[in-house]
Amino acid sequence: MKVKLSKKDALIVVDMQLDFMPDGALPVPEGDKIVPRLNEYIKLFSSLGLPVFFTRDWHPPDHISFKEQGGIWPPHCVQNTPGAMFHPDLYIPSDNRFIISKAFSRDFDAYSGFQGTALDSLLKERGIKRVFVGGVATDYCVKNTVLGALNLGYQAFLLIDGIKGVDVQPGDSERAVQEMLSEGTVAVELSELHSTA
Ligand code: VGL
Ligand code: ZN
Repeated sequence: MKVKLSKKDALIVVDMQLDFMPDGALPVPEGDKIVPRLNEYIKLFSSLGLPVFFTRDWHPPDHISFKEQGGIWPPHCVQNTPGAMFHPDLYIPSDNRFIISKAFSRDFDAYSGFQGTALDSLLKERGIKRVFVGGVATDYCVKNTVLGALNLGYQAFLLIDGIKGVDVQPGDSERAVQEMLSEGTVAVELSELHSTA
């Protein structure tokens, strides 16, 4: 399927932070492998003047999602620590890009980039109707961001060549993709996106 990009489109790159990379605190296997492809998406959207949103997990040191506090995860993406930084090779355009921090309060966790953030209003202010979502982890924050976008009335496209999952249980990522598709998201790859008729 060919998808023609227009000024109502935006790119959302989810949580491409060092703690989610293979050497990080909460590793997503091969999470680093999608950086070059995501950079191609970022450059495409940016070159067309379309906004690029980078979400990041941004937890306080005593966040409720951490095992010490009764949560299920090892400490990860603690605010202002090296593990919370974006992968150094991730291309961050110098303008028309937005960093969306989420789950930054001790008692509140958020897998969706829309939960407790300004993402929806930033998109709406810009007249965005369709979002293209890639990043990590397929089975957590990518899935919840895509489902959040659908719930808020956006059309959502899943960048099938620009996602990786954690697979706490084998098959979690595949099931997450199926769930996103059954809810109405459309899977696309880079070669299907174009800017002219
Ligand atoms: C995520 C687990 C915990 C994610 C964030 O970015 O998918 N996963 N916190
Ligand atoms: Zn987290």
